[in-house]
Amino acid sequence: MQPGSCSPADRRLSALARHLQGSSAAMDHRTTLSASPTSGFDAAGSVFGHLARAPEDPILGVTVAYNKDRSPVKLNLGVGAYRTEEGKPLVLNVVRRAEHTLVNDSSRVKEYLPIVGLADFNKLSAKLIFGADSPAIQENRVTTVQCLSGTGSLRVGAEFLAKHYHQRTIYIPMPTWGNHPKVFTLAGLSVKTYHYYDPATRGLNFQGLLEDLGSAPSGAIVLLHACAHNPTGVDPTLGQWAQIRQLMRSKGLLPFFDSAYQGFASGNLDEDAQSVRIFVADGGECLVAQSYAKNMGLYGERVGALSIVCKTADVASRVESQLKLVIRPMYSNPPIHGASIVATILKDRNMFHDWTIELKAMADRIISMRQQLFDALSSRGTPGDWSHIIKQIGMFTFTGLNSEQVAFMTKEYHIYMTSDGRISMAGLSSRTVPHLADAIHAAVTRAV
Ligand code: PLA
Repeated sequence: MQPGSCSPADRRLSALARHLQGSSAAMDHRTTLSASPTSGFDAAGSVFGHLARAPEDPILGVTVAYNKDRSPVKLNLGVGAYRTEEGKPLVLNVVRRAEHTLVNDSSRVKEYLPIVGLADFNKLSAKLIFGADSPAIQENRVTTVQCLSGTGSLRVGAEFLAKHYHQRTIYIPMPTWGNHPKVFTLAGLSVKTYHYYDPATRGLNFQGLLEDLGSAPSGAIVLLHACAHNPTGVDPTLGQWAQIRQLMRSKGLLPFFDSAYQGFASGNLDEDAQSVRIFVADGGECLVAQSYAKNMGLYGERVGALSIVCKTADVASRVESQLKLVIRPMYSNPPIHGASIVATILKDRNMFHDWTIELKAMADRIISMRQQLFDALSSRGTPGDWSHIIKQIGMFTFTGLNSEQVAFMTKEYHIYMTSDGRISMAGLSSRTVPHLADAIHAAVTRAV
């Protein structure tokens, strides 16, 4: 399908755009109404009485439903949050040590950070994603600003592009993380999709991807998952990345990487950054949103970074000056604690080493959950080919279960997951694998 034509996904995106725009149109209407002394109030006298109840978020709402369930066997495989074999959230040892260092340092204060955040954190974050020997860093062609985790970095980047880039269209993979279209639409970009996943092979639709990007208008922005694609767990190979790069550069498409899982795909930080580094190595421009939520387990600290790689140091410094104008009226400046933890770990050789060991252990546990779930389904003789469970990469398995089967598993087995059939492998443990396998087996053999 040509990107210009109207696929069901594009129609859904247009509806989303209309819905989001409708909110501000409705707001204007209400402003007019409030000029009249009585209109705009409901029977109880509330000026908000007209509001419809909004649905829960498709991912975070799964946790809300899970929390209400009183069953002792309930299992939350919705949100991508790492759990230990005991099913508990994990604070990395190296994070505890860094926090100790910070707390015991009485010279540390709680002043505002600069608008762009903690300088050390920004430098070290760029090094982490682009590599210590990156020419772009050495030539000062990169500007990095600390933002509110991955989401905040995407939003700041999108607002910047909507304001200053000549093309307002962003192509996102189909499917993608559910928040992407909302973040980009609300920032003022126009969202279109490109083929990515092939349900028949449960792998990459590489031909469809090349065709769609090949017919995208010159200069369009393209959102790429740096590794561990969410929700599909399907990544291009390095050879495919090289082809994507060549095509995108030849058409002047602007890459915007979302790197939310560096280290979580292969267990190796450098390997998981290869896609980004392939693009940066050609001297061209790109944006990268980084998150430390998953790879350092700093979910609630909201720590991440937006980097913009430019052609020259002069452009990079002007870009940074404009990023400050985007950030200042949005949240003024970012929080200090999470960034200080990250900077402490990244700048200390021993702590950095210990982090890589703990990160690898998380990645390995997820990989072993894949094998255990695959084995459990095989031993039950569950109909269908489940080899994608061991082939897919990163935190999630895109099972292929439909929304009725998911609803059945939630109702009968108290297993919570997103309705698209995505399960967070990081939420599983050896103890809960049999329960999940029983539920999947029952869903595919009994549910309609
Ligand atoms: N980008 C992608 C591809 C993600 O999957 C997520 C998180 C983010 C960005 C944002 O993460 P951050 O703002 O916390 O750094 N996706 C989660 C959580 C893990 C969520 O939906 O917020 C998910 O379950 O899909």
